[in-house]
Amino acid sequence: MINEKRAWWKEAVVYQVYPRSFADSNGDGIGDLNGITAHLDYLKALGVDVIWCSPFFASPNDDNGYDISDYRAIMPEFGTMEDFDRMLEGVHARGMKLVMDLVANHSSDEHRWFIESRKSKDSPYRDYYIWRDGRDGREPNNWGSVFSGSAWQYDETAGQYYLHLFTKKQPDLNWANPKVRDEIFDMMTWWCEKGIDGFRMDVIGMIGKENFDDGPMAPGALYGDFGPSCMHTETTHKYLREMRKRVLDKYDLLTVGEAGGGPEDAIRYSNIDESELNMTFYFEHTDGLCDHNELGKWSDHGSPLNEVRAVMNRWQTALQGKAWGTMHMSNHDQPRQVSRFGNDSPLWRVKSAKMLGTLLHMMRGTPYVYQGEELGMTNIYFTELAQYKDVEVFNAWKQWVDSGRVHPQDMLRWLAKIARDNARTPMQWNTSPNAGFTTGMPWMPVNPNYLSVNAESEVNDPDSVFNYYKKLIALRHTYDVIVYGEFVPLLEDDPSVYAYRRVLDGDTLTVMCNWTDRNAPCALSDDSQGEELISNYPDHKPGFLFPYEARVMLKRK
Ligand code: TEU
Ligand code: CA
Repeated sequence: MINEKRAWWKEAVVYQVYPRSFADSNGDGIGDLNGITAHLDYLKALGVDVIWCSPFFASPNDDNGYDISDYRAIMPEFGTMEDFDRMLEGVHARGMKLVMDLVANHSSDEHRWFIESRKSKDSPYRDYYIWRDGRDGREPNNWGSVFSGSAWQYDETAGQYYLHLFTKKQPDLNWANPKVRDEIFDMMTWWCEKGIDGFRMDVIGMIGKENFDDGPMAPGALYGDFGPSCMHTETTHKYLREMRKRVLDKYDLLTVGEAGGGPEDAIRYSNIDESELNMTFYFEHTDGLCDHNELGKWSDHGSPLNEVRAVMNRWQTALQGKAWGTMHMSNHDQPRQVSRFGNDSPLWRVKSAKMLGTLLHMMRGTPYVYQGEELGMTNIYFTELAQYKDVEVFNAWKQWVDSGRVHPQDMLRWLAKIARDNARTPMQWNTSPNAGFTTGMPWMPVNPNYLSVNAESEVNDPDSVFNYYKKLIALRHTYDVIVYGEFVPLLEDDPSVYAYRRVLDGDTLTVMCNWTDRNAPCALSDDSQGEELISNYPDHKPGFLFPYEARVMLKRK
C-alpha cells in the first residue's frame, strides 16, 4: 500500500483550454476570454475541477502566445483585464480553479526588457538575456533550436548573438541573473494575488543553463543537442526550490512542470518532500516514441501498443510512492489522440476515443483533458503547406524540404500525422456554420467532421464520448482506489490488450483495454473481477474483448 498524502490537486481532473481556438465571442474569428466565460457551464457539466488556460498575455503571436511581450497585460485579441477578471470570477463561482501558463524560460523579443537589453552592453537589462560573441565568425556554439535552425541569432544593434532555444522571437531569459528571478517571482505573486490557483510551467526544465559547450550531434543531425547543458540541471532545481520558497509556498496552488525528461527527473521535480513542484508532464509516449532520428518527430514511426505500454507502465511504477504524476495523450502541441493512438474512422472513432479515455483516467496521477478530446475530435488531415499556421511547421519545412534533404510528399505525410495544427482547429460546438466557434472567418479552418462531432449533439447523446468522459471523471471523484490505489501492470506482453490493476485497502480495480480493431482474447474479462464500473460496450463476451472494448471492474474487500 502506497502511503499517499491526500491533496486536492491529486484528486482533480484538469481541462486544458487553448483560448485562440476555444470560443470566439466577438466575431473576429479568434477565440477569446469572453468566449471561455460563455462556456464555463459546459466545463462544469463535464465535471472537471481545474482549467489550465494556455497563455492569454500580450504577445506578437510568433508562437501563438508562448512569446510574451507583457506578463501583466491581456493579449488584446483575447480581451481586457476586466474580461480576465470576469472569467476568473466565473470559474470560481462554479467551484472550479484556474491555472495559468507560466512561460518564463523565454520572453518575446518585443518585451521591453529585450528591447532595452539589445540597445547596449551597458544596459541594465543586458543580462536579462543570454548574449555571447561569435566564435570564428559564427554562432557561439553548435546548439540547435527546438524549432529548427541554430539556437543563436546575431543582433546587429547589440553586436552579439543571443540564445533562443525556440524561435528567434523567443529569446531565452537569463535565470542566472537574480534580477530576472525577482521579476518572474514578482509577476507570479501578482497573478496569485489576483486569485489564480496555479501554474503550468512552460519548458521549466530548461531554465538552468549550466554551460555553453558544444552539444553532442546525433548521426545526420545539423546541430548539437543543448540538452546536456540545459536540461534538468542542478541549477534548474535550485531555481525551483527558490521559487517554491519565495512564491509557491505562500498559496494553495496546483503547480505542473512541462519538464519531460525521465522518471528520475520527474521524481526530483515533483518529489514527496514537496520542495519543488506538485507534478510534471512526461513526453516519452508522445515526442519520445517518434523522436528517434535526426528529423525528430517528423517520421512515419507509429505508436504501437507494446511501445506505449512499456513507457506508460514504467512511468506509473517508477513514480508511485516517490512523486505525483500526470496522464495525458493530448495537448496543443500534439496531434489528436484518437487519430494517433486510436482509430478515427467513422466505424471506430467513438469506441477508441472512449477506450483511450478509460486507459488514461483509471491510472495513478492527475489526468489532463485537452479541449475537444472529450468529444473525440480528430486530426484535420491538411494536404498542403499553405493550410498550416504553426511556426514549428514552417521552420521544419525550411530546414528539411527547402534544403533538399526531405521530399515534400514525405514531409506533408508527416505533418498531416503529427503537426501541432491538428490540435488547434477550432472547438466544435454545434452544427451551425464554423461549428459555432465564430460568426466570423475562423483563424484556422474548422474540421469538416463538425456536423457529426460537436458538443451540442454529444451533450444530448447518452452514448457520446462527452458523456463517457463525464462518467470517467465522476468515477475518479467517487472511488479513492482510482486516485490513490497502487498501480499493478498486467498482461505486459499481450499483443492486443492493455490491462492493469489499482489496489487500495482491499479494493481491486481491474482495467482492460483492447487496443485493436479485432476481437481479443482476455481471460480477465469476466465476472470474477467484481462489478463493472464502466465500459464502452453494453454487453460482453466472457474471455474476450470486442474491438477497442474497454472495461473497468471493481472488487471490494
Ligand atoms: O512546448 C515545449 C516543446 O518542446 C513543445 O514545443 C513540443 O515538445 C514540441 O512542439 C514537439 O515538437 C512548450 C509549449 O507547450 C509550446 O506550445 C511552445 O511552442 C514551446 O514550449 C515554446 O514556448
Ligand atoms: Ca474573438
